Amino acid sequence: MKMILGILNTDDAPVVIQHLNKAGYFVTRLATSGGFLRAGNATILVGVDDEKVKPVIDIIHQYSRSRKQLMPTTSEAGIGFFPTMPVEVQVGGATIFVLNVENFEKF
Ligand code: 2BA
Repeated sequence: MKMILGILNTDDAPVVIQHLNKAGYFVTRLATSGGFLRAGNATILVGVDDEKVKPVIDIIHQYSRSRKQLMPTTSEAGIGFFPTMPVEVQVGGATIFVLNVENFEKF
């Protein structure tokens, strides 16, 4: 068994989860935020048998879009910090980790 951990854009997460549920997968959604942009994102956990890893990743891939996001920046000029031009950063579609599951039980 594997645990698929997917970090998604908050705009994509509802559609991805809807299609995963429709295909019969159980999903847990966590409200998370990126360490770099410090913007909210969504992390999903999907526990599946090994042969289901690819179908799940295919659904996540199908409904996750890559987009550009602006990141506010500051500079130091000896008299303190002041805002400078925001930097454009390419984010996502999705970042996916597949982890081995030692044990799985439901009570
Ligand atoms: P953030 O950490 O807010 O990163 C947002 C985007 O900023 C990243 O998009 C990437 O394009 C850029 N970025 C992040 N760290 C960077 C760095 N040290 N130098 C230059 N550019 C950097 P994605 O790669 O699509 O990542 C989207 C979100 O997925 C990340 O949000 C983070 O929450 C998560 N993530 C991505 N890779 C990860 C990893 N290896 N481990 C843990 N979380 C990860």
